[in-house]
Amino acid sequence: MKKYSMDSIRNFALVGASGSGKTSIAEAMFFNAGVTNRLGKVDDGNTVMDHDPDEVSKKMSIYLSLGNLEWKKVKHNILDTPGYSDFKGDMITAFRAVDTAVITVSAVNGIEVMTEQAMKYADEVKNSIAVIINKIDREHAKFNEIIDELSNLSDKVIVPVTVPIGTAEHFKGVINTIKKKAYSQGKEIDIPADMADAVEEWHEKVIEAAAESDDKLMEKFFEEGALSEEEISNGLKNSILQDTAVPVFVTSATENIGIQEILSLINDFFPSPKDAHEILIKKKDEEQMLDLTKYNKKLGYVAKAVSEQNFGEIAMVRMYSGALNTSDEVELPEKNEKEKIGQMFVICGKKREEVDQIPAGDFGGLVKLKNTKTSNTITEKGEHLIVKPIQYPEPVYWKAIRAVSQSDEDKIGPALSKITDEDPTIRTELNTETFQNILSGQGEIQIGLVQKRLHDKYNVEANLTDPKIPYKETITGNADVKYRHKKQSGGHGQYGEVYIKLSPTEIGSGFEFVDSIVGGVIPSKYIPAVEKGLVETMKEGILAGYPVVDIRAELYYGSYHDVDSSEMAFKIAASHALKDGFMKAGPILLEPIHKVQIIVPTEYMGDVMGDISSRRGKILGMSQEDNKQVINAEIPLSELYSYYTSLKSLTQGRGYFTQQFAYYQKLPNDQAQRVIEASKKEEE
Ligand SMILES: Nc1nc2c(ncn2[C@@H]2O[C@H](COP(=O)(O)OP(=O)(O)O)[C@@H](O)[C@H]2O)c(=O)[nH]1
Ligand SMILES: [Mg+2]
Repeated sequence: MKKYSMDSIRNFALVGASGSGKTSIAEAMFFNAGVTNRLGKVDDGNTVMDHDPDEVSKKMSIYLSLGNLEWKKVKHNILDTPGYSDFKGDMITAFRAVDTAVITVSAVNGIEVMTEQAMKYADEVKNSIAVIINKIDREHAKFNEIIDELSNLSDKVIVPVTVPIGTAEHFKGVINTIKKKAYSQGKEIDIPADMADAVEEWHEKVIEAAAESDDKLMEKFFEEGALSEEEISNGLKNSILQDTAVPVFVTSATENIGIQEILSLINDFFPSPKDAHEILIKKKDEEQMLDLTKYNKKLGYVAKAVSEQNFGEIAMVRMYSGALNTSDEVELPEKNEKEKIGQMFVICGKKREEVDQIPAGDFGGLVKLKNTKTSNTITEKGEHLIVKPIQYPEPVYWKAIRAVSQSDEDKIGPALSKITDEDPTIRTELNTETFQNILSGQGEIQIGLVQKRLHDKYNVEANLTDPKIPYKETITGNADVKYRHKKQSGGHGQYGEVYIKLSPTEIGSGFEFVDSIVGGVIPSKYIPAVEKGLVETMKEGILAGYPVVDIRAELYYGSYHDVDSSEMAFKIAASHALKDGFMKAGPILLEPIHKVQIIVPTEYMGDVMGDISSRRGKILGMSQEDNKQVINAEIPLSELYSYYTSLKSLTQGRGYFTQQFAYYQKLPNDQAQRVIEASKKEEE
């Protein structure tokens, strides 16, 4: 297998809205580079990148996939990502593995939610950015409008490097605005006469962007009004590397137009791993830039660790620094675990070829690793650093998950943990209050696929239901109660008497026990038993089986018996006193309220606001950003479980939200009544 030096490698990820053509663009790139001898189609299920059986059947990308090609002696490592928001996790991880994010935009749809999110994440991990406007051959395709939209969206200089000759059925080829030359399927053609002025304008734009990176170039440009092709090239390359410019290309992936030009321009303008030598890392809880030219240790990042039908278990790794060799011993600093490297492969779609090394800057696949999971950093011993740290989004969709049969119950845990290891946005958690296993993630399709994979791959039948709400119980008033536990049964009896004052405390303060016994009316050795009796009863709940919180209990009087008193007797007395007093002190249920940020195109505002108020939501504030509204609100968790689906359908998939727990608040009486009745029924 051929080895490439760092400056003859380009690493990029195709990211952006679902259906904008990422997989088709990758496919056309492979075809032009001779990796394949025919142009596969997503709809025919025969592309290099959509090779998973789920992807073939759904005709869309679900998992990140890795491929590579050689174009004019330069190796391109291409990461194709799913564009559906449910699979955002794979997009984020891909960003962290590459030097350049190539954001694809459909010429018909223009800027979409995922386009914006991709921009944001690329900025966060400090990637260089390029844009491909694809589907220029489609009816209603736009170009100039999208350039304007992009300029509004980003504070970087948007530089059309290839522009279309005609759109829709008139799309004939592309013009390279640096060279001022036109091409159709690799052959040079004449620039149409009516485009000559526009080409001059584009060319001027490229020069400006190129000069942006360098004061000397800027000066020369102002003085002489022109720059040589080499100066433009170097300048533009620098501007892209420094993230001040975003080159834009146009294509029709399915017609194979504009693809060869991009492949060459990637060689010319995309940073190689050698150029992109500064990466964002996190070391000792601090984010900083690491200069890889001064770092000679092994440093890798796992873009995806999967167990796949086609592969078995494999971890796709980008080496940022150092070369990885068979039998190397490395560390996973996130988890303080070690790993011994075994067999290694070069991966292209579902094909793989064994190699004995993954060189610095390059990608490869590692098999049979025990501890290595998606998004892990790989380092040498004692190097505690994390590559391009980024926060994965909080869940927006939740289900309680349970094995259908007893025999599957033992299998579901390990199977789920394998699935969650592959995608950091899928989480499982045992809710210790409702005793349900909660599976959460970025959407209905993602969570549905977890259920399908449990079945297909791990032979586990699982049920998904709406999770129970972790309500809590508390009181609103005071009570003063006494309880005497007295029993005479056979030998020696049981005796304990307590006087307790109950009062509410601030929300979130928990439980406060006050011992104000004087004169030994209850011997001090029994007092911990009283507290224990209270705490145990609080855990079980009194009103509807939910834990009691935020109360103060003051033990101020009581009595005991020399022979019959015991810890058990006082525990029982305390428990009865609490149950009694709790019901007299204005008991209520508390429900969790979550803070929610909702982003919707302005046209859907009315519907979305109506929906929030029907969910007992409270609007905290609103702000306008371009043609979108950002709504900050608080919504009860019970109303959030179905919010993802509702918001998607209200906004035709264009609205999205993020959420996080905020606080507990009184559940309205009518709702509380329903919860209490439901719990009584369950008990019966
Ligand atoms: N007409 C036309 N169709 C395209 C083009 N690129 C992709 N498509 C079609 O658009 C659909 C989505 O493409 P796909 O590559 O799966 O998009 P992805 O979700 O971004 O990977 C498929 O039916 C493709 O055949 C293009 O340039 N022109
Ligand atoms: Mg795709």
